[in-house]
Amino acid sequence: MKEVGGSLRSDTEMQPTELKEIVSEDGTLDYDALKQFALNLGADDVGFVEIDRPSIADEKYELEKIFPAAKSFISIVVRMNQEPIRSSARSIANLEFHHQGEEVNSITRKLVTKLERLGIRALNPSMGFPMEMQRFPGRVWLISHKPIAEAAGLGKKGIHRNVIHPRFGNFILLGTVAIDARISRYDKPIDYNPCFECKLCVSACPVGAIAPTGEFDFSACYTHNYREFMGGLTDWVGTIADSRDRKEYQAKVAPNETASMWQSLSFGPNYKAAYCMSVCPAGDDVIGQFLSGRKEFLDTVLKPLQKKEEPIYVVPDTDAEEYVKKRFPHKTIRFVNNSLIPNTIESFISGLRSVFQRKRASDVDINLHFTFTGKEPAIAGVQISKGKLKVSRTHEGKADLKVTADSSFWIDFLNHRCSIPLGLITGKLRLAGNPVHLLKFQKCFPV
Ligand code: B12
Ligand code: SF4
Repeated sequence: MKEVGGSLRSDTEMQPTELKEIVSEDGTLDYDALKQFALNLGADDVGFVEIDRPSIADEKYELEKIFPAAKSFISIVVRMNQEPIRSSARSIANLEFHHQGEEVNSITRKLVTKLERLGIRALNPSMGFPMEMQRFPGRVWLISHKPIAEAAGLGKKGIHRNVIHPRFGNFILLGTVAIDARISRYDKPIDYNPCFECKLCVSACPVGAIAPTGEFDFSACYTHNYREFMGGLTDWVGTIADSRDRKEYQAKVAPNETASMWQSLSFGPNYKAAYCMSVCPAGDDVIGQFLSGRKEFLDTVLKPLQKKEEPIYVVPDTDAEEYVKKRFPHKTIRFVNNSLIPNTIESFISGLRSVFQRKRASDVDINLHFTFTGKEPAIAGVQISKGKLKVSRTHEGKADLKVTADSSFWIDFLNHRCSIPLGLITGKLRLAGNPVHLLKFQKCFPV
């Protein structure tokens, strides 16, 4: 059996590792025994990272808020079945996602249970949900599993931003356990990227979220793929509230969309796409089918997803709307509201890159200095040039427009509860420079 980023589960039955073998006298956990133990619980690959590794500094920062005793991460990979994920029948793919997602949570939970029996404090943030929804629409997840898995030598992010395991490809889900003990050895990242830049993920994505250069349109993916998750559901509830009667509601939401929402609420939220993952041929165990016949691979794996007639959820006047019209005219555009509207100045600043419209910004060249006053004082600089965005926590260079706003007013404005003229009249908004630059700014971010 081949070794990749650590030991892999053997195909043959293994003897359960004795728990006592894991902890040495000085309290350090034995690398091999712990790894074997996690594999025996059902993980398909396992890696370890020390909490102080610079590449995961963001994760250390987040984790220390809830578990300051943490010293190491255990990162696990669980394989998914390829054929169901590739199916154009979304119910089949979602069954696989949900089943293996639960498997990840079950394995990390069992790890925590066993480690606790050894007197080791351990914590298992969820594979996906539940997340910290009071932070919505900010970073609702506690731990980013991807950078930890990369640091633990379990794979690298491909162009589509999913982690590709050298052997299992991107058909994996990730889990993490944080522990308050050191491990006798830690894993290193693999020294190559299994992504060979075939860009099939770029062609498959129905909303153009993946750029051939690797940029990712978070809001396009989130709006469509997550239509029946937190943001889409919030928007749907708004549609119900805004409708005068059944007739008006049904003019906006088709019966099959309501039924689909029921299914997500009852059986777990259903993803609308994940086509980037379906078509990815990378990984030793996956690539054979692609290499043995590229045309057949495209005909049987990529094209059914491209040809599928289905509703595609987009925010009006976004790159995604343009993309669907041009590339997938046989799919039905369904307009929905942006569900990533910030509710704090912090989420406005940190979320800008997630909603940035790269193509709409291709002819925009501006430097804006924001100063927020009142409840949430802050400053931010936003520079847009040739489709690229730079957000800073300082005012850099010469501003084309200085925007000084009361923080509560600005949040109300973003949420369509008040207007620019009202802000100017009441003095809650002051502009120094050409106001046209504010319109250019708005063009680059969906509202
Ligand atoms: C948020 C999230 C999403 C978001 C953003 C995806 C993304 N690229 O980050 C959305 C809703 C779009 C999404 C979609 C999907 N996801 Co997801 N998702 C997550 C989650 C909760 C966190 C991801 C993360 O750490 N992002 C931050 C950094 C590390 O990722 P990045 O790509 O380098 O960063 C980009 C964006 O995230 C964004 N960003 C970074 N920080 C922040 C902060 C905020 C507040 C915002 C709004 C945005 C943002 O900007 C970056 C540049 O574009 C993890 C679970 C977890 N707790 O880790 C699963 C996870 C990444 N998702 C997963 C899966 C399977 C999917 C889907 C295939 C879902 C599906 N079944 O349809 C798609 C694939 C989309 C894609 N090509 O990336 C798996 C990936 C497994 C793998 N092989 O790598 C994970 C790891 C879940 C798991 N436990 O296995 N997901
Ligand atoms: S589909 Fe091709 S380009 Fe996209 S991540 Fe996989 S190997 Fe890389």
